[in-house]
Amino acid sequence: MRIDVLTLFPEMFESPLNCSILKRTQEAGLVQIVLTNIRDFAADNYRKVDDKPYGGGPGMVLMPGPVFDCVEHIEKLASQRGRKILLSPQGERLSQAKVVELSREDRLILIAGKYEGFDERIRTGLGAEQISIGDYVINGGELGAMIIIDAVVRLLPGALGDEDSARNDSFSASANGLLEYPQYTRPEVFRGMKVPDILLSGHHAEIEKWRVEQSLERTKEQRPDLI
Ligand code: 4F9
Repeated sequence: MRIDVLTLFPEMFESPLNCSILKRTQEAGLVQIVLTNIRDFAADNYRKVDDKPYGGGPGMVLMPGPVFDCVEHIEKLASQRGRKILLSPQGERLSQAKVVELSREDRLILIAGKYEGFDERIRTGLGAEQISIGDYVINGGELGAMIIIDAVVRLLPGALGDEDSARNDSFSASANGLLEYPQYTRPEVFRGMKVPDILLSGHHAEIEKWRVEQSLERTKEQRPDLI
């Protein structure tokens, strides 16, 4: 898979993309992530990419020209068409189902907008879909793009070790639709708090039953909307 990210702040991605699973999957050639600075496609010597909104109002709006030029440039860098996604609070809310869908694409083109907004023609003219990571405002689409990358890449075949992927299949918060059961590791007693006896019993069927009950209970308590 190839993921292109169009942003005014490519440096924001450096450390998240160079750690852990994202680092390993890129090194293994499972994913190629290419950052492109929209500002490199500004038309003037001041590298201007935003301007005052028509009709008045506060803030600055991302201009369509540099974004279109940037998209047209990166589209030529690889043969796959690419699915264009704008990070925006106005988009469809990201879900694990959406992440699974995106993980099946050959190429994603993620466009991180600007906090104050982007010219409407960027969305309509590019035929881009919008994705939101939740109902709050952040300083720009960059962190949203990173969340999509992180969630998508871990689903690519070979991204996780066998153990992690098996775990992911049956017991992630949103793969089976329930929250995870509580987990414990050593020591058996920590500051007076004991590991539940059942987990030390060695009765695998009973443990499994306990875990399912715990998952259900937690989900009813914390996320009744998931049931
Ligand atoms: C993007 C918020 C995606 C939620 C982009 C300001 C955003 C956002 N999901 N907020 N710019």
